[in-house]
Amino acid sequence: MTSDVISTKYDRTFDMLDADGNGVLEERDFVGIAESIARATGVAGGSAKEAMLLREWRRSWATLLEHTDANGDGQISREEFHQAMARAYGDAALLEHNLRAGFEAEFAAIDADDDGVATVDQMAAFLVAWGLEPAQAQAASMRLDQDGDGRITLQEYLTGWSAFLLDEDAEAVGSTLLGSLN
Ligand SMILES: [Ca+2]
Ligand SMILES: [Ca+2]
Ligand SMILES: [Ca+2]
Repeated sequence: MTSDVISTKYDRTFDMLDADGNGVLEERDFVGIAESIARATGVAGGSAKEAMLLREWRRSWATLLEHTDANGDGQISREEFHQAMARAYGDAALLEHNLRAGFEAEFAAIDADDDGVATVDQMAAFLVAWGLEPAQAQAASMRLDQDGDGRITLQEYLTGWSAFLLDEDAEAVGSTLLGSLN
């Protein structure tokens, strides 16, 4: 049984993944997100970084489909997404195993100059490409910068997302990553 807070987070996540807004998740949503992230972060077409980003989003799609598509129609409905996330809920190791490579590829794209940190502005541009409003993206980026030094490390990025996915407290820093849940 998952709480309303967690359930709301699953809805937010589903909406962000349903890039074309047709109410089901399909591979083309994931490819579309990867392509718009690449454009927003200035990753060059045909570069190794673009290939990695597309590969990891396709791989994330395949993993999600494998664990989530209960009726085997090749699409993920909101209901299927909720059920699968609830099954995986609390299993931080499973989430980490399934999502880490995808988050690392994203981070590599955001970190355009490969210095190992993303600026708050680079992170905000990425989140806008992923569908957040600019003000929301800016606020989320500042929250991800947990030590407030103006730069977001891979560790801060991973910690922010795992708090978002796992924290039951609606007011917790990680929970408000995609905006207020209330
Ligand atoms: Ca869709
Ligand atoms: Ca399905
Ligand atoms: Ca920081």
